[in-house]
Amino acid sequence: MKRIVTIQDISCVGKCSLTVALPIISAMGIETSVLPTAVLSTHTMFRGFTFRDLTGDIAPIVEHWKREKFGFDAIYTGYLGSFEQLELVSRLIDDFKTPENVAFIDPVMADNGKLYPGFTPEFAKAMTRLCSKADVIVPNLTEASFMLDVPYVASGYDEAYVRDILTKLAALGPRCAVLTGVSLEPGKTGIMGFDRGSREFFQYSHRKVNVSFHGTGDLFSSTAVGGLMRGLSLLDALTLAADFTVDCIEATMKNPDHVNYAVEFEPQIPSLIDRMRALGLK
Ligand code: PXL
Repeated sequence: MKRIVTIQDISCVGKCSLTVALPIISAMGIETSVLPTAVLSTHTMFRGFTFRDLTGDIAPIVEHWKREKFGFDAIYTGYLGSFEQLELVSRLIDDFKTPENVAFIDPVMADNGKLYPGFTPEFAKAMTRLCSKADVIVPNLTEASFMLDVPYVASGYDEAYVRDILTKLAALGPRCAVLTGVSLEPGKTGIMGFDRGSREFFQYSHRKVNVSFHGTGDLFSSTAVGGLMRGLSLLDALTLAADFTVDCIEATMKNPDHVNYAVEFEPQIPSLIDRMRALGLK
């Protein structure tokens, strides 16, 4: 059985980061080890959330894992809360990265042109150093703009623009750079990626749902890492992740009683398994 270690916060209510990664990756048939970086009462969309920083626990946990000689088939990072955590995770990658395993970095810090509460442009620059160690990075266009220090363009861009951003992201060092939320035609959105080794661009687009929910980026990334671990190509894993995320958003919208701070992904887990079966995975 493959084993992922995922490094991100645990937000007690709000369905994002670890409370998404654990059920999704486990449902995909992969062991999910966790390194919680902080405990929050909710994600940061709520006012007055509590925040217990677990930075001090990271190094001792990693030291124990090294003594036990654990290995991981993927190292998947999401929301990280401080410069020190970036540095500790960077060292964890140095300790656990092998030629065979996958470092998958979702530089969670911004969306819709704005940084999430508590993040700064300097943090975005520091995140580029972590991204340099990745096999795959999956920023959205806002995160990419902050990392590259270029103005955020919300719409009206063309494929050449996206290719330029991807080339610049790949120059930071990751093997593959993937941009999420790329919308090149009205009513559609999707991903576009660039493989630095083969110099090839790839893309997948699907219908656009005009709502945004917290946690959908984590659903997408968790499914993509899970798909990669199950042996899918990067594009197939990203396609599965995008389709499943749209399923979850659409199903949530169909429930008139849905809340606005989380998606109802749980009833869609069987559809994820069906999609995996259709791709030949058991
Ligand atoms: O979904 C990303 C995420 C993860 N963790 C926390 C967040 C967010 C998004 O806002 O607030 C704590």
